Amino acid sequence: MTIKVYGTRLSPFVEKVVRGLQLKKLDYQLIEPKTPMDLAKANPTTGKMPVVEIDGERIYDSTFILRRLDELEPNPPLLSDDAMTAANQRQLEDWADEALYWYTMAFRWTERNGRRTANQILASAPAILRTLLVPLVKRKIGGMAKAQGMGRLPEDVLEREYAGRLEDLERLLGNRDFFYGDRPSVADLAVYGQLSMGDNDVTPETRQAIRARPKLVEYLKRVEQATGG
Ligand SMILES: N[C@@H](CCC(=O)N[C@@H](CS)C(=O)NCC(=O)O)C(=O)O
Repeated sequence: MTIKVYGTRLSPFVEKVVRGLQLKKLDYQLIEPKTPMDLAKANPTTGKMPVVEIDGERIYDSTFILRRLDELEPNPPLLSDDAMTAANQRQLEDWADEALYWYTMAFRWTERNGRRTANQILASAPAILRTLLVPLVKRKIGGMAKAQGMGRLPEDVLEREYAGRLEDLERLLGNRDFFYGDRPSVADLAVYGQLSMGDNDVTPETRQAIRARPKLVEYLKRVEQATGG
């Protein structure tokens, strides 16, 4: 199989897919967009990353990509054989992608963190373009957290709620190595992607919240080990 992944591992969704590929020991080539325009060209359907090309077939959205990978390379499987456990894993994947993501996005685009975030996103853009693109990216991507709603919460409320969700994750994990099972699934790949975005010095608030939870830190190391380090 020839696999190309368009995106940067700064994106939790790209990280999720890359770790899924590594778990399945599939070789891939990572192609990083330099500007938002490159991304729109690579994925005209949704304009988001990741998008992958597998032997010429283009697939967008991390969830659909992992599902297709599981069809093409069933080993190891990304869902439990037990239907109820698999349902829980899919649901946690969806929650991580569609809810947990926005907590970190809200922190990334606060007054304090917004400029750092924009510079991080544009780090590989040519220097003259970068100056022009910073306000654009702040408005376009930063505006999404406001539109979604999480970006309107006061920071202390956001911090309290984020800590609460991390605590919930520890509870859901219980004494198992991975969510709802003893091998990694789509749930672990999705949660790992989101927490790795949170464990970044662009957002000291989320980094501290994660690092204050040794059980979660151990869990993240476990996912890393299982997915190629
Ligand atoms: N549901 C999508 C979400 C992908 C997504 O939101 N990607 C972001 C990066 S973290 C993106 O490409 N944003 C650029 C944009 O919206 O213009 C997935 O799971 O792949």
